[in-house]
This record gives sequence, structure tokens and C-alpha cells, in this order.
Amino acid sequence: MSERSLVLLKPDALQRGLAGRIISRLEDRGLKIVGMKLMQMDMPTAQRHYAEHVEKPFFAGLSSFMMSRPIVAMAVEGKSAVEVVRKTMGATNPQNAEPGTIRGDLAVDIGRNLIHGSDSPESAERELAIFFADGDLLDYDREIEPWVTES
Ligand code: DAT
Ligand code: MG
Repeated sequence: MSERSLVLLKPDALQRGLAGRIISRLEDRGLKIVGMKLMQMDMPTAQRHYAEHVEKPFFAGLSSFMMSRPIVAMAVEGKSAVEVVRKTMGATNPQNAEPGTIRGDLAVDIGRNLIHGSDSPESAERELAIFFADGDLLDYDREIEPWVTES
């Protein structure tokens, strides 16, 4: 029943010190982190990840921005994770993103929109394989309480 989505915290998220707040919003929504790494994107990865946009006029700017500084790649899991991440992110152009969404609250420019989230379960599967090997993603339950239980 649960689903996984790829999330990228783009360079602006880390440069602006917003990584923690963005991750909190995803966790607050109930999503569980099942994979996470700090990395710097290279051109082969940018072309593969943004395959649908390679021919678009904005690809040059998009790819050079994505490669410019470190990003965080995350795999998040939960019920309808793909759609929940997209709704939590808000519209691609932050000027159209609703208040209450990550982009609607924290971003203003389509070229600096802080976060990527897969747009369908099929995209999620394809994109997760770009950033994570099978063994990188952990299958676990959240069952630790904030107190120690004596047995
Ligand atoms: P999303 O990131 O919401 O899935 P997308 O897949 O259409 O949006 O585009 C990927 C990224 O490319 C997007 O986050 C920002 C950039 N982008 C899209 N359309 C653009 C445009 N018209 N001008 C500049 N950058 C654009
Ligand atoms: Mg997209």
C-alpha cells in the first residue's frame, strides 16, 4: 500500500539553510525517510534525471544550477507518497504555488524552487534507481517511543 518517491533538495535549499525545515514539512506530513544522501550532481545524472527536459530551452540553466552546489537526495515512503510530496511542494512556479506549500511559502522564482518530487509512481521508480542502489533504501518500521521501555 505504501509508495516511495524521490525528493531532491536543490542547491538553493542547502544554500539558504532550509534543508531541515523542508525535511520537517515532509516528516510532518507523515512521510518516512528511507534513503538520504548529500551529493553533487554531474551532467550524466542531470541528463538522466531530467530526460524529459533535455531538449527544453531551460535545460541549460536548470542543469548548471542543479550541478552548481551540493544537493540532498532522499527517498520518502508513505501512503500515496508521490501525490502527497507533490501537494506538499506546491506548483512548479512558486508564484502560482499556494500558501502553505513549501514553494508557496519559501520560494518565489521558478528557477529557484527548492525541491524536486517525482510526478508519478513510474517516474519515482525510474528516478529512485538513478540516485540509490537497492541496498541504499532501508525497509523499517517506526516503533521507537521518545522514552525507554524497561523490559
Ligand atoms: P517540477 O519540478 O514541478 O516537476 P518540471 O518537471 O516541469 O517541474 O520542471 C523541472 C524543473 O525545471 C522545475 O522544477 C524548474 C525548471 N523549469 C520548469 N519549467 C521551467 C521554465 N519554463 N523556465 C525555467 N525553468 C523551468
Ligand atoms: Mg518534474
